[in-house]
Amino acid sequence: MIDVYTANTPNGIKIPMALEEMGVPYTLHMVDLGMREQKAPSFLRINPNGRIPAIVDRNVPDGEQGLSVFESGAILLHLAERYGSLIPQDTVGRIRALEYLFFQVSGIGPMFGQAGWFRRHAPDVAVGLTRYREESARLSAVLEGRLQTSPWLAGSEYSIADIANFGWLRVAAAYVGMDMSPFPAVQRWVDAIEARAATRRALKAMTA
Ligand SMILES: N[C@@H](CCC(=O)N[C@@H](CS)C(=O)NCC(=O)O)C(=O)O
Repeated sequence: MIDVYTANTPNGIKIPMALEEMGVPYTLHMVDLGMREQKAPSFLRINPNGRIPAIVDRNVPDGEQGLSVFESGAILLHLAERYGSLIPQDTVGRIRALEYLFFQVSGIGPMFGQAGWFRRHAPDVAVGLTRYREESARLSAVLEGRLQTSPWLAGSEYSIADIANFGWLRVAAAYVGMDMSPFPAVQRWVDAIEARAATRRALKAMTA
């Protein structure tokens, strides 16, 4: 069994989405970010960075508790390797999956996150909002280029790279205020992922 500590956010939905695709059983623990449960000492023992998502994989021995993992990219990679799916086995496909996974955790996540933060909390600070929104659009254009020529980010297979990027692109218009019209291939890809049965199950579980 895997314990998943998460919330209904772009980073938080990644892990239930992956586990639903894999058919691996898990228990959801919804963390109330507004109540700052992610900063509680009991949670910091699982993720010293005090953020969601995090997991405890009780199928992997590590002391008495099982293996705790934080950082969504590390969790997705652990699950793909341990449970043998959502990452291509061939060298080219695997490296493409890793590229777009790292691209998300180092680029899309931080830039979209900051753009959304400035939009919500400091919309008058034009230099901040403009900087992060433009960078978000630039990164989206990279995804657009890839998805114009490939059905999925890793190539022909749906993978952890798609799952990692999906949550942020899904909320780009609503959260970041981004104009999605220059990114039709990204929009088609978002719609295709949203229509997957595993995605629908994960999103339903998160809001139940
Ligand atoms: N790089 C981290 C980012 C995690 C992250 O920023 N999580 C947000 C929710 S999407 C969070 O926990 N925010 C609450 C906080 O910072 O206290 C990952 O990919 O796991």
